[in-house]
Amino acid sequence: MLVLIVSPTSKNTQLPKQNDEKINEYQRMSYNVKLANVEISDILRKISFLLELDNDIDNNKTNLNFKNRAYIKAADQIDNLPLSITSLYEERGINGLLQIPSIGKAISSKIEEYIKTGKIEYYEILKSKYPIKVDDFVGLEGIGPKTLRVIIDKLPVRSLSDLEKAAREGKLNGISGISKKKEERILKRIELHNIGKKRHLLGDIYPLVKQIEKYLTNLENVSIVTAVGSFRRMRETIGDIDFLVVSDNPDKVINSFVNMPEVKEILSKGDTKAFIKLNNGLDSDLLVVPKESYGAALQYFTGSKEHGIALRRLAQSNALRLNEWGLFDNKSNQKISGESEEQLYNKLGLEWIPPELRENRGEIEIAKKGSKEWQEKMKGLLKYGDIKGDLQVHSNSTDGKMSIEEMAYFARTNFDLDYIAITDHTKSLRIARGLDEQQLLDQAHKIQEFNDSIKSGTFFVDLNKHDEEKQVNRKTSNNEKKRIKGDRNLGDFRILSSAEVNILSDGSLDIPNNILDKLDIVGAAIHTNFSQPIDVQTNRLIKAAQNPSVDIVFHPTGRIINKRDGYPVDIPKLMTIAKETNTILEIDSHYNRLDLRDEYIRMAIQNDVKLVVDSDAHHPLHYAFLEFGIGQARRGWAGRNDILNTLPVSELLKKLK
Ligand code: DGT
Ligand code: CA
Ligand code: CA
Ligand code: ZN
Repeated sequence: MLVLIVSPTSKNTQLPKQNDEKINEYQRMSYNVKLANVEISDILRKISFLLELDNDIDNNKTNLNFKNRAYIKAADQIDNLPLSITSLYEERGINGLLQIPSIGKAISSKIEEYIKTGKIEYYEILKSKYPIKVDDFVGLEGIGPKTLRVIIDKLPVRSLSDLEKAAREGKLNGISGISKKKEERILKRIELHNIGKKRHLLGDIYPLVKQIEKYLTNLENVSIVTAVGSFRRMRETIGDIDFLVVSDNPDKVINSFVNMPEVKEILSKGDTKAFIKLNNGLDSDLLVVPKESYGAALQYFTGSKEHGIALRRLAQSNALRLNEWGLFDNKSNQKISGESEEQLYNKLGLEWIPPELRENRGEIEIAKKGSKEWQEKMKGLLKYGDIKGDLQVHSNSTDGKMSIEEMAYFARTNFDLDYIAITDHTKSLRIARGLDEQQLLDQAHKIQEFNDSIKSGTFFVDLNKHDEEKQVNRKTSNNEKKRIKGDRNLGDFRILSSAEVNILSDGSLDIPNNILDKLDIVGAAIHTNFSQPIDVQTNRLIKAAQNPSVDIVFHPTGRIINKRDGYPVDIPKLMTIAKETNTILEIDSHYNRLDLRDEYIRMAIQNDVKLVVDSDAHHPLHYAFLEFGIGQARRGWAGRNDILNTLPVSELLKKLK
């Protein structure tokens, strides 16, 4: 008999039921993981930067370069680490740190010092020599420490805005080695940097947006609240967040908005509009409109700007005028639409277009009113909730946080999934304690036993008991209880044996085919050697796709949004090979990957390449990521038919190689 024991040390087993709350909760958690890794890699980069800034003090140049690079390499490794460096240290001490490639004795002891004391003495000493805002300059493309050093020796430049000011005033030109051209280049770089820095990851700000939405909804005199702009379009990064509110008392709404505790600064405030800066650095726009303009304002502020401009042009060519207050007839000056967004599209001769598709990428041309092609497409468009199973799930056999049983339990009871594939890392990814051949076979055997007990009705029984106790404690409503225990057939869940097999430098896998063929489904991914040239990297992926055991290529481009571009890949070629070999490409829903990205999803579909949307969960809360992957898939115009894990498990398995 199998009994699920939710380990008393794991604090997050009690999951909230609302999707948004789930995302909130996961956010807090994964934020902590990320924070620790980023904090440490940041400080290593700063050390490297300061060492170089300090360069004329160290007379041994070669030694210095070596030292610099060592810190950068270590920081890179930590950024790419699939687990929290602090838990790695807690579990395995300094030896755990030493297992990370490129981290030797000196750096590991500095990391240890940081984890223990929150400080690195070596860094403090370096920093005290230079009274600059190091954070401003590290990672700033094109303005390295050498350039900065000559500048700060001559001018009182301490921060990036000081540098920007000096460049604008032409003060850099004239310092040795800085030509007029170079000064212009520096200014351009700073401007680009300022733009790039302003974009936030959708997943990072999602909980806050939902929180503000709720706050506004609860205000008196407010009937509708919608987060619009790029957020409504589910763009992977968000510049600022826009709220649209329907109220007959805009004054009151605006005052409540600018007085929220999250507000750092009021940037502007008018009768129907406000613009604020939030504590996390995100800017936020609010527009309050009367009910009769809601549809037009919704359309306008959802964007994209390009989509909006194309719509206005379309209106003009029909002797109409479109703005945020409504659609007007030019001749009579009468408003012909404004309250309903759907009606507004119809009056423009179009079918309603889902926000994720509003990028002026051909949607307006196809969405002609009554178009059968469009209606079919929209009927088949992937919906939030269409995903039946998750094909990338990690367990604590490697770098996941919970057991297979727990991952299965929460997938079933909280996220309504019908199947999951357990895709632990394989042996060459030593840092994640990847599984070897025997461990994979043992795990597959264990999964078989779990599936048997799911079928015989013994697997989830004890879980239910556990769940009931929780329910009582939380005074859950009857309705909710019914939802948890209700009509869901708990015997109808399947755990698939699988692996996230590591693709080696030459495209071969670290586990032989005769072992992989014993698993239900196999995913393969690149985790190392990112800096090979495009043809080498593409061949690596092609070889993996041509491997008859590989069903899915996970996170195919390896990018981390706002962090790294991923390895270079010839995408069209990959698509052709994927099609030829019947290899599935993954849409990894982790909000910092969203890999494939929207354009590539669309390209895959046009090439008839099959896709799946996975969460890449390392904790049950991460199943909430699926929301972001589905959003990305919709932005790539994906239909249910394009996404194989919308199928029941038996049908999915039939579609594999
Ligand atoms: P973001 O904030 O950079 O992630 O992107 P959006 O799309 O949220 O852009 P934002 O916040 O500047 O403006 C929100 C929407 O307002 C935008 O999607 C479309 C509309 N909008 C803003 N500026 C213009 C404009 O100059 N022309 C038109 N037609 N629409 C605009
Ligand atoms: Ca925006
Ligand atoms: Ca805005
Ligand atoms: Zn991976």
